[in-house]
Amino acid sequence: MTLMQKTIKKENTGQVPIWFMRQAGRYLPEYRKLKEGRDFMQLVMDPELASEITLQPVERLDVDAAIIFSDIMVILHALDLDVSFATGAPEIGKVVRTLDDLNKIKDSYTKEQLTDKLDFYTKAIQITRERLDKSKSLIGFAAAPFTLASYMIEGKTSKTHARVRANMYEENGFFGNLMQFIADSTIDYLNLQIDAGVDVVQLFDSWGDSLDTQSYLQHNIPYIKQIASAISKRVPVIFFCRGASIHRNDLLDLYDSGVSVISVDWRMPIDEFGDHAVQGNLDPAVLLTNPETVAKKTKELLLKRGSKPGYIFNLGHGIYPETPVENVQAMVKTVKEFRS
Ligand code: 1CP
Repeated sequence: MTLMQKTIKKENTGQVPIWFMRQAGRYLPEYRKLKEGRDFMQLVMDPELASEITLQPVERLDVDAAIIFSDIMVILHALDLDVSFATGAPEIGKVVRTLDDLNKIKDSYTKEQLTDKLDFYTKAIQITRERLDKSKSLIGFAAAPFTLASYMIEGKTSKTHARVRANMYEENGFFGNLMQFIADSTIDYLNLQIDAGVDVVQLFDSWGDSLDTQSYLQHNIPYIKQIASAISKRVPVIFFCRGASIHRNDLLDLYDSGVSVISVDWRMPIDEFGDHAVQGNLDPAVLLTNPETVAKKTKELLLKRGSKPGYIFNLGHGIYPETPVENVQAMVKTVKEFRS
């Protein structure tokens, strides 16, 4: 078992594992060098390059897990929805706004075709698993249903998520059908990642904070539970919610439905999840300061939660691209020196 897997099972290892969201990316000079002159999807679709980028933070920082270099949008690419990153941010050419739009996708969907289209992903995972130390986890991932629905309906990263919420309120059969299709295809998408070699899975509900608690419970939680129950039969599931503070009660309920770890954003105290396994939640802005401040804030968080079993150190959201590497090194060093 890896250190992450032992920690998720709340075994007493004496160590706090660390990895962090967006650990492969633009803050690393070796990533910027590989990215130069290349489109994001070009990197993702080249198994050798994707694997090399996945391993960059492990090699430089000795973090305890690698997260496969890909994107939550890759499933939409496999569904032929014309995903591009021409401006850096995702754009979906074929938006899905009616039952008709959805039925076209559903009619041509098969698990076999998804698997075929994602051959590059499977290969990247297989190569990476071979190269990664056995003590380290390889994390696969997908978007949580509401977050993916937002991209499918809005067509880009929306500031308000107004159109997806409007669709949800209409209750004309479209939104529920879309969420069910997302849950079913996400289970296939995660299973093929597990078949290829990931040993932990994380779901990202990056836009969960745009929903009120009642809508979250009614329109998102049931589909999250379907995914978590199916996937947790094979590997542990971590659930990240930007908006953990708003949805805390519903998230607590997920622990009984296949979620092993809640990844908490930086806006609420991490110890408010009792004895449950948790991940997080250093504010990524702390990493824009200096090594001394980073060490101090990291230590504070470790003292708050690090001595109890079931704690994975992480940021409260993805690292900012302008983060100095020496600050990241100070964070990792502080965590590695801590004995729980
Ligand atoms: O090189 C570049 O400039 C492209 C930037 C980039 C990167 C490095 C994008 C475009 N995606 C990624 C990789 C990525 N995305 C990973 C793997 C790398 C790692 O974590 O080390 C993961 C796990 C994601 C997940 C992801 N993509 C999320 C969920 C996490 C989160 O940040 O909330 C979301 C919302 C996306 C969409 C996305 N992809 C890329 C951008 C710029 C965005 C929009 C995000 C935003 O606007 O905040």
